[in-house]
Parts: sequence; C-alpha cells; structure tokens
Amino acid sequence: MPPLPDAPTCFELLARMALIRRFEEEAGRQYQRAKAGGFLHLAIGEEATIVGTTSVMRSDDYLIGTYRTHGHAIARGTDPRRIMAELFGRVDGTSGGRGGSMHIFDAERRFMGGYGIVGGNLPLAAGLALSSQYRGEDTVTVCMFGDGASNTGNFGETMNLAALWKLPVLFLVENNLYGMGTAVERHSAQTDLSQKAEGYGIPGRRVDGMDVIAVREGVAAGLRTAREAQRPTLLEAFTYRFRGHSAADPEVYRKREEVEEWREKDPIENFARRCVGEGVLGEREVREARELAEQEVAAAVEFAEASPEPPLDTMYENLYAFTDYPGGWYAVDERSPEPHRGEQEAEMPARARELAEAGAAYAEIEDDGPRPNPALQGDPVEGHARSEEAEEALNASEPGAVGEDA
Ligand SMILES: Cc1ncc(C[n+]2csc(CCOP(=O)(O)OP(=O)(O)O)c2C)c(N)n1
Ligand SMILES: [Mg+2]
Repeated sequence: MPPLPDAPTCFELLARMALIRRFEEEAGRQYQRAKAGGFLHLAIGEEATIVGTTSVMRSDDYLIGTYRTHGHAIARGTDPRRIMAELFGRVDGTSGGRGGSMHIFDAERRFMGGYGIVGGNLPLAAGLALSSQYRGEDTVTVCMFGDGASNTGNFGETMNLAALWKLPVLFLVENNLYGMGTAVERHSAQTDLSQKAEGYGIPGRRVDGMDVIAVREGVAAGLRTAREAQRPTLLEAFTYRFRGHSAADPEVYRKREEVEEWREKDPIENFARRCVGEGVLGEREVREARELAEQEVAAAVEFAEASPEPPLDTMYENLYAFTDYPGGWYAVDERSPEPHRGEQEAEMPARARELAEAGAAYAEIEDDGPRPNPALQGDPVEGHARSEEAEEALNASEPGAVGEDA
C-alpha cells in the first residue's frame, strides 16, 4: 500500500472528497424538489477516482469528462456555487444556466466539460493533446470516461491517433462496473479494460479507484509518461456508483447486497479512518473537513436560489449555429473552387428540398440510368429526363418530409 502524503495534502484530499459528496447529495435533493432540472447523474462513491486524479494534475493541464462531472469540476477548483446555479438553470451558472448538469464547463480551470454523448469526449481529448503538442507546450490532457464508453467506435479511433501521433494524453476509464443497467461482463468482450488499447500500442494499468492514494500514484505515472515521453497510457480505475445511473433509475439490474458490499469500501470513510489510524490527521480535522463541506454546499444552494433566471430574450445567445445563414457546407466539390451549390441550403431551401425529395422519390424505383446530380441546377442530369414513375413519385412526396425517407 503506498504511504500517505503529508498532513496538509491528506486534509485537502479528504476535504475535497467530502465537498463533492455533500454537493452531490444536495444536488440529488434539489433535483427531487424540482429546483434542478434536466438530467442528473451523480458520482457518489467515485470521489477517490476523481480527486486522486486532479490532485496530481498541474493547473494548466486539461481535464475532460462525461455527463457525470459535478465532482470533476469541483475537484478542478470550480466554485460549487456556480455549479449549483448551473443545475438550477440560473445566469450565474458555469454555462449561464444553459447547459445544466451534463454540461459543466470551466475553461479558466481547464475543465473542458461535460459531454452527453457517450465516448464523445475521447476525440476531443486527442484534439486538446494535439493542441499542446502543436504549440510546443508541456501540458497534458486527462480524459475520463466510463466502461461503457470503451465500447464505442470513438475509443478505437482515438487510441489509434493518440498512439500514432504520440499525444500527451492520459485516458482514464472510470470502471464503475455498469453502463447504465448493463454490467461490464454483458457489454464488453474484453473485461480487463486496461488491455483494450494494447493493440494500438497503448499500455494499460489497473488501480483501485476507491483508494485516493492509489489513484494518485497511477495518474502521476501516466502524467509523467505523457509529459516527458509524449506517450499516451490507459488507466483503469475500479470504482462504483452508490446511487443509480441517473436520478430516475429503479436499479433492477443489481442486488442490494452488492451495493452494500461496495459501500463498505466508501472512499471517504476509509481514507479518513486510515489518516486517523496512522496519526496523520486527528478526529477534529476529519470533522472540520465535513463541516466545511456542509457550509460550502449550503452557500451554494443559497447562491443558486438568489441567482436570476436568464432573460427570455437572451435565449438564442451563444448558440453555435444560430445565424441568418445556418446551412453549413457538408463537403467541398473539388471539381470547382466554388462551394458546392446544393450545399448552400440557406440560399435555396426550395431547391434543397426538391433535391432531397427527388432522391427519396428515386429510391424506390428500378435504376435505368444515371440519377439526378445534386450538384447541377435545373433539370436532373443533362439529357436524362425523369422517368414517369419518378415524376409521379416526386409529385406525390409530401413537402416538408425532407430527408425522412432518405
Ligand atoms: C452515443 C451514446 N449512446 C448512448 C447514450 C445513452 N447513455 C447515456 S449514459 C450511458 C451509459 C454509459 O456508461 P459508462 O460509459 O459506463 O458511464 P457511466 O454512466 O457508468 O459513468 C448510455 C448508454 C448516449 N448518451 N450516447
Ligand atoms: Mg460505467
């Protein structure tokens, strides 16, 4: 068992885990009171994996997570008051109240979110690490994701590029044994998740994710490899969420005894006990850590309650794709330097619809020649008139049903 660090570090680890625990208990309560909206995923039980990781990161390193990341933001130093305000949908929230629980973000502390798409943060992590490499900085990206995310295509694609480009990134799979209600043995052919990137040349290790000190050691080693040798690693932390997947989870997929067994491994209780047992902290300090957490969370709720809702007329602010010209370019037609005509949706919505409908209409009929070319305006392909069936099908197709049959 790795030795305990000095007393101030132990106190900080304990206080941070206690704060996350208390914050999330309260977030769950506020959700039941309908003060917090949207979805709510709690990481109660996973605090050692979170705090162990961030405690050895540099303040200029990047962290990117999933939709279960209130704790990750708190561990990175984000003001809990602003996180609670985000859950409440208030202007003082970390995303101005527009993102909610799944989209906590704090660029200043290099906590890069907060993503609802399982595995969606992996390629972004590679991008962050690439930016460090590109700019010649020695910052490292830590990417945390779930066991379920290790089955996504994004996982393999990201491992490949990270290994190929020697990116300074540490992948940390928070293996809490379930992806929603599906146990690891039922969702992953390879249940030793630390081995899942070996085929890409990325070495893996396993750590006890319920032991904050073990996590620190594992993460510190991965950070060194990334920072000094520019090599990615994969760390698998065994952990467990004591609560359901989200606030609305009847938990029929696991037994009460299993949860009880894991509760015995409570990362906060056990760490506090060890610190006291080894004489590094006193009972008084343990109490103090809990009291501080209590006060900070009470202040967070008060702050969130007092923060106003965003004015309705700001509803469309900060939207990435809301302009007078929403139609992006989907591709570049290499045959001409001009943008592909069929792709300028905003300029010719009627034409775009017509083309889409034509595509749908042609889908059902025998192919007796070249299809219309969406790149060309006017009639379909030169010299090739629509067949009668196509014309009929086109006339019968409902306007507005664009793309639905395609
Ligand atoms: C691409 C995608 N597929 C499915 C979902 C629905 N979904 C949300 S959470 C989840 C389970 C993910 O499990 P895991 O990666 O182990 O993370 P955990 O919730 O255990 O932290 C699924 C399937 C989603 N959000 N995104
Ligand atoms: Mg999981």
